[in-house]
Amino acid sequence: MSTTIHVLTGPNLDLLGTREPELYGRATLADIEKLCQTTAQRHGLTTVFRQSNHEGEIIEWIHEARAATAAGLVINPAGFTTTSVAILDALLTLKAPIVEVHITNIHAREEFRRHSYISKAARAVICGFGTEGYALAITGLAAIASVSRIFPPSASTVADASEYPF
Ligand code: CA2
Repeated sequence: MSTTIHVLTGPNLDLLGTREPELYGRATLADIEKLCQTTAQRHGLTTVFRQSNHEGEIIEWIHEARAATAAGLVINPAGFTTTSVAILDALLTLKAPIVEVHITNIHAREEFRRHSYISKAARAVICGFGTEGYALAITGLAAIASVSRIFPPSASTVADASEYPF
């Protein structure tokens, strides 16, 4: 398995820092990319960071993460959270742990933002910590990776390692 975490971020998040700062903060996408990079480095990991406004492109990148046997995947599906069975299906093909991130607390917003198709494939969901949520997701994935290096799931004792939290 590689030591790379793939960070995918969805539609309109290229506008971060330029609109609605009261909701999404002042950090730009470039700031978040740097935050992800430095957080990963602290744990001996690297990141591939990508943003797209196109569902199909995000799906291709999930396939790439699978082919590259990524150490983990962080995704803010943005507007695709509540609509995309196709992104869910792609994520379900990944063995690596997935963390779903939202900058805002989607549960404290409009009703239509509260249901996520993506959560079904996620090991963890982080929302409401602002852009810091991306760093928290990477730290969480690093913890999972280091615990499973120390205690590798054994085929004889663990029927299905994916059922265990670490
Ligand atoms: O809180 C989040 O991270 C969201 O995933 C952001 C999505 C929204 O549809 C989700 O319900 C929650 C929206 C992204 C819109 O991004 C903008 C960024 C800056 C300025 C305007 C829009």
